Amino acid sequence: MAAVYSEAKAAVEILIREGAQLASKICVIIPAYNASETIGQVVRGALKYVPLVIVADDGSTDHTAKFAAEAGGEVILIEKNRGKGHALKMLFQRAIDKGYDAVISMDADLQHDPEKIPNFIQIHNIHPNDIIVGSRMHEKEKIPRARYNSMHVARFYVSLAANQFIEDTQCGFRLYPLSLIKKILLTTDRYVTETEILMKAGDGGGFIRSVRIETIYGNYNSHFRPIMDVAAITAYVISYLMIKWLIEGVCSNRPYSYSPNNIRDLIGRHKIIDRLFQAIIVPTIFPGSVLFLIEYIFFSPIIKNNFASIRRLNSGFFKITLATYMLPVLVMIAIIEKSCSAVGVKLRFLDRIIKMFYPHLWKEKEST
Ligand SMILES: Nc1nc2c(ncn2[C@@H]2O[C@H](COP(=O)(O)OP(=O)(O)OP(=O)(O)O)[C@@H](O)[C@H]2O)c(=O)[nH]1
Ligand SMILES: [Mg+2]
Repeated sequence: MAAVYSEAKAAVEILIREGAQLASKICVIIPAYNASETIGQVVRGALKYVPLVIVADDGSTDHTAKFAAEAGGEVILIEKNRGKGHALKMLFQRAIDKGYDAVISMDADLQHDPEKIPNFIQIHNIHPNDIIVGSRMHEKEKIPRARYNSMHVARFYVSLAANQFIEDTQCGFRLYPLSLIKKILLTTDRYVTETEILMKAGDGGGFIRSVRIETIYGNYNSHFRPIMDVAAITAYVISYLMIKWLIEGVCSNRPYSYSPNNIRDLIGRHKIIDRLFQAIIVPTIFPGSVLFLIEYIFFSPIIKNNFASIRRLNSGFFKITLATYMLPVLVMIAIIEKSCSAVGVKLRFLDRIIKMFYPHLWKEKEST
């Protein structure tokens, strides 16, 4: 199987190098912020496989734009820093305006190897309507422990929202069909947008595939704020799930709840109302998940196949309620472990608890 795959990959690489017409017009998009040390190399690497690389320079104070242009990239200049999500939205629009069918998004800091682009294109040629996401979860030991743990918990909830198991929900190396992007209203910004896309695409009936990529953690400049950005992603995911389960709980056979006119997007259109909504709804997840559990068990004779997306899993609502109640426990254990390690005592409860309470709820899907 592996041999067949590498032969197919080599064939696609030759086709691309020879400039053969592929089924879709694909370009690479790169949201970049103060990445002058690495951007040139990423752009040059990507241009080996696609005819166009668009870089959004997001108010950088270094030479990101200059080096991107010198390497052959087309540059969108954003005057003031507005974050990765905003840059991605501008990049999608530019690619749509230029008539592209799909884009491959890459980070600017060399954490994504351009040599993997053919793998994405090869899968896209077989599944042109699906999002393809790079996965690093098979290389646990290469990922900083705290980051791996938060990725593991995030994928439990994001997968529930997206109605399918997604191996790595936080990787920015992805292929997006633009026909699918056009159907989604993006209301978030910074690092939340990539999670928003997966949830809405999956919850709108789209399919998300995974492709294994190399895990690269070097000495690069990270702009990710572990507390603020994780909190923003968590608040959005919870607020999304609460609305999804509110709808599914009272509807028969309704596993997909996303449409740009649904209540979550109506709230999301207004920034201040959305922030207020998230602040109010996040604490309600505790009583809310118990109420959903009761609704799941007792309303099913009246509302046939309510919570349709959850009934397809080998879980029921109980595992989800339990996982939710474990969230504050996780935070406490993380604080205890950190305090102990400061005085030289190494504890390792957290990894096991996360594995136990945030399991794979889907068995059938594996990455390529
Ligand atoms: N346009 C824009 N892009 C950004 C911004 N912050 C980050 N990026 C892009 O997003 C990519 C990922 O950001 P990082 O800060 O490296 O975050 P990460 O890769 O998730 O986290 P690490 O694993 O810690 O590096 C960067 O390489 C940039 O391409 C921003 O404010 N504006
Ligand atoms: Mg990075």
